[in-house]
Amino acid sequence: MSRDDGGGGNSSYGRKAFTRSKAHFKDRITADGGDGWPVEPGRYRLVVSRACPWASRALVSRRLLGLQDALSLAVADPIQDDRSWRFTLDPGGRDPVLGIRYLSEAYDRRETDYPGGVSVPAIVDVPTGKLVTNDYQRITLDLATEWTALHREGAPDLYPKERRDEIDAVMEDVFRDVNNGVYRAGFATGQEEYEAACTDVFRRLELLSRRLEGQRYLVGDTITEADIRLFTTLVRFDAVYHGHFKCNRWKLTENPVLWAYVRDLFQTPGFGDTVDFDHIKRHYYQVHTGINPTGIVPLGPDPSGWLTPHHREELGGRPFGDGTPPGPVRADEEVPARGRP
Ligand SMILES: N[C@@H](CCC(=O)N[C@@H](CS)C(=O)NCC(=O)O)C(=O)O
Repeated sequence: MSRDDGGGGNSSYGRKAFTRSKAHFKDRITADGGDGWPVEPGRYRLVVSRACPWASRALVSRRLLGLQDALSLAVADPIQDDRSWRFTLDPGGRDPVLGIRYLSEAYDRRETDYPGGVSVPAIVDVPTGKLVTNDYQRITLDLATEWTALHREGAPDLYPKERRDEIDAVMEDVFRDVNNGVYRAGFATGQEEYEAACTDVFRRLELLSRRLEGQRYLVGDTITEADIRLFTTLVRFDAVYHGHFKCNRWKLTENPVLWAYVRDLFQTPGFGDTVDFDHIKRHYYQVHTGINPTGIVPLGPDPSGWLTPHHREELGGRPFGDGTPPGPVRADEEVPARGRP
């Protein structure tokens, strides 16, 4: 039942270096509907795995922006089978809105004989059941900038115009060395390749740690898209990247700045309440049988530290800018107790 394709439907690893290919379906859902997909409340369904760092970006954005009622959510089983992501967590093994058992069915409706892999995050058009986009780099930017008419009152500006150059530059470094760096280390098939990737991960983390020593967030004094993208990797760091992906020069809990930074975000409404450590650990340790042949899921690390005081508020910062925090999680979207610290 295990799959072992490197954690990216369109990605590959093997004898050559791990490569992450570009998303295949790049249509955008926009305010003016330029690609044929206008922003409309209730029309689309976001399909995620809570295990997946790329999909988790969208989970956080959707919560911060208050899009839960406008953009519904399907959560896939963290363990894929040979047909990839499946809705076995839902009654009858079917997504209750799309009526499908596998995400691949939405891909097939969009394009028959699609040669690439099936990946999350994905946004599906509910009336036709067709996949619209699996472009994980674009999805959250569009939620922030194109879905504004449906944002909640008090929603933050996650991609402020005046700071986009800086946000983009930070995100590029974070993507290359951290978000994707841990995958390059984890799926390396040669010593040199692994060492180079692992070195990049920790070199960048040291730089980020220095940057975050005196400022609460990565860019400016508010939470931006850059923080969301760093968060989704850091929150998985000790649980899976340190052991499973061998990024083990140090644990996040051993870096006082980054550990406080990520706890601060974790405790901010919209971040930690989307995280399911049970899904994260089971997915990585059970699915990647090439690097963990027994499929044994470790018991640790102890997650209780996530809720301890971080003192980052002493640095100032205005988490939501002129806005406000999101309200509580919808009852039907709460992470089960076994996945929470
Ligand atoms: N679509 C992107 C990024 C999204 C991605 O890698 N998602 C993973 C989960 S973390 C996925 O769905 N992989 C497909 C699979 O494991 O079947 C890519 O292929 O690089």
